[in-house]
Amino acid sequence: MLDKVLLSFGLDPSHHKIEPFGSGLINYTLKVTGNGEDYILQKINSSVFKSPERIAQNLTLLQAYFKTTHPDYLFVGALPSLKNDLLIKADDNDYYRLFPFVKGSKTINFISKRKEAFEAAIQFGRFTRMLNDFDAEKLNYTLADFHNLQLRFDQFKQAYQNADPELLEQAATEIKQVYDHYNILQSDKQVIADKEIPLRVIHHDTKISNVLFDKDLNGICVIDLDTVMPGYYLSDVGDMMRTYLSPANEEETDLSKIHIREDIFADICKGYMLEMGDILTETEKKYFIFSGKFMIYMQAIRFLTDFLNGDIYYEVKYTGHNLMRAKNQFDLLNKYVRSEERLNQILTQV
Ligand code: GN1
Ligand code: MG
Repeated sequence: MLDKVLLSFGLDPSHHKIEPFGSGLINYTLKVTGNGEDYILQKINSSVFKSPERIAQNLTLLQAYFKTTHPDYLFVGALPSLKNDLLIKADDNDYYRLFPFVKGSKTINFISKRKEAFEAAIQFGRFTRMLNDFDAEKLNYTLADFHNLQLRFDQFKQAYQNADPELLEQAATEIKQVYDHYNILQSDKQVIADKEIPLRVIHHDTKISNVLFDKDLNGICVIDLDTVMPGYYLSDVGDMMRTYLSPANEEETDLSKIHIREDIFADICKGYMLEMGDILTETEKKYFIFSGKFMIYMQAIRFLTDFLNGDIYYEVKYTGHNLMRAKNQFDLLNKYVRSEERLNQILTQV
């Protein structure tokens, strides 16, 4: 079946090797290696992205905008098939698309050097800056209410009501944590009610593997544009806090390895502000550190909800995987909250 998909893009399957690639939890990503160009082939998870054509429409709009306003920016959009379609519906009824594999680029899965965090923050800030004059509301919402914390909380409560009592018992500590940090939800509602927090074009998935680097670790561009849609800058900065600050990521089971790297925090601030410092409103800036609490809390709730629902959303590799991820994220959240005063000091110095 994948052969047929390759053929529809004009690629000869007998001259290309296909192997799984990357660490995404939602879409299924493959690398296609040939004797000349290489590609990324991706199957869209249709139970998550129910209207993949909304993604394709967004990418087409953005590509055209970049072409006229920032022709030098490397915009990694999907390649057209022989019939000029950006999405191919395969025999399994799933949608596939093909991207170029950018020559000389590399991705990394965790941050080991300060420069990586700095360059990534520049790239995500630059993306939103370059689209500052683009009317964000022209874009489709590819996932409705994706970063709506109230909704995530409601979904958690629903899962709680329907959950197997045994799962509730196993997750008792984490369930309590949801309520211990309820003030984050209250602050978020206040932020959004505040008209000075504008909708912008936001990436919504700023993990480090979504940045392409050159061999000298300079950022080239951002990738994985499925969740590019109108949103608040808190999502992008917050997800960098969530995924860059700790040397151990959300998969870590030894929680003693989780800690907040203050130097990386400074790099995120410097890099993002270099691009967005003149654009963000004073109100937005006040919530810079809050963004981390918002995103870590939301991700903890999402993992916990999926555990209570019996693992229907995130790919899991072992029993209790989502609960472990929720424990990890609550541990990160508690450490982040404890560092807040120190982070504020650093923020005023950069
Ligand atoms: C999912 O599949 P991936 O890794 O790109 C999720 C993000 C979460 C992340 C947690 C569409 O992203 O929101 O932060 O897992 N994407 C979707 O690892 O739900
Ligand atoms: Mg993604």
